[in-house]
Amino acid sequence: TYKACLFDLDGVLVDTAIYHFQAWKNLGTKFGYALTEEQNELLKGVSRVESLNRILTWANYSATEDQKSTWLIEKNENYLDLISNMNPSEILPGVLDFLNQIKQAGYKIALGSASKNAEIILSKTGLIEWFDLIIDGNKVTKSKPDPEVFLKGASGLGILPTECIVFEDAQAGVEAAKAGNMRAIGIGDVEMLRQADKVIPNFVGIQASELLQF
Ligand code: G16
Ligand code: MG
Repeated sequence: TYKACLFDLDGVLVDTAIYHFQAWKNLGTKFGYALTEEQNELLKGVSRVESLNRILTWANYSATEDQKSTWLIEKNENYLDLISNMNPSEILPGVLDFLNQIKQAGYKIALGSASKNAEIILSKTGLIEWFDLIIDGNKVTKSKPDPEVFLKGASGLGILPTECIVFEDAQAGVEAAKAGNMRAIGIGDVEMLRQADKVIPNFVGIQASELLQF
């Protein structure tokens, strides 16, 4: 039987991808590159460093290590500025109702995000009060699809991986959950999330008792 729900952040609880996109586009002007929306899709769930590496590859730009570390700082400063006004209205539809249902049912709730800014976002949106444990980009050394972020979630809650259900919008995140021996529920398009045990478009109207079979 399942005891905990582990949530990804961007694309599951909130849509911070729009802010990451804006900040990466702004950074791109430094090396004359215009990031597209399709490319931004490929950066979802990917760490900050890895995102920059991918963008530089697409731009065919060979940056020095100094440039890269300066740009990572600049991108994040710009991103922090862009998310500074985030508020509870940016919680994705159906999320609060779903959290309420699982809390009532006695499930533990944890975060498993690649973002180093997860706590700020959870605070600004008020989501933080729902969480028993937060595992974010500051607490892991390996990126999804490595299961580290979710395995740390399970061990931090003191339960087995097989007692966890992961909610993820990114392919790499679903892979991470499966690699960690957890149940994976994909949020989004079933064609994109083939490895998930089940896929839902979003949380609107979702009955937790049906979805999680309790
Ligand atoms: C999120 C986003 C990624 C972002 C990553 C790192 O992942 O989807 O686009 O690059 O966090 O964010 P930061 O620069 O804030 O450390 P997740 O795992 O929450 O979907
Ligand atoms: Mg995500």
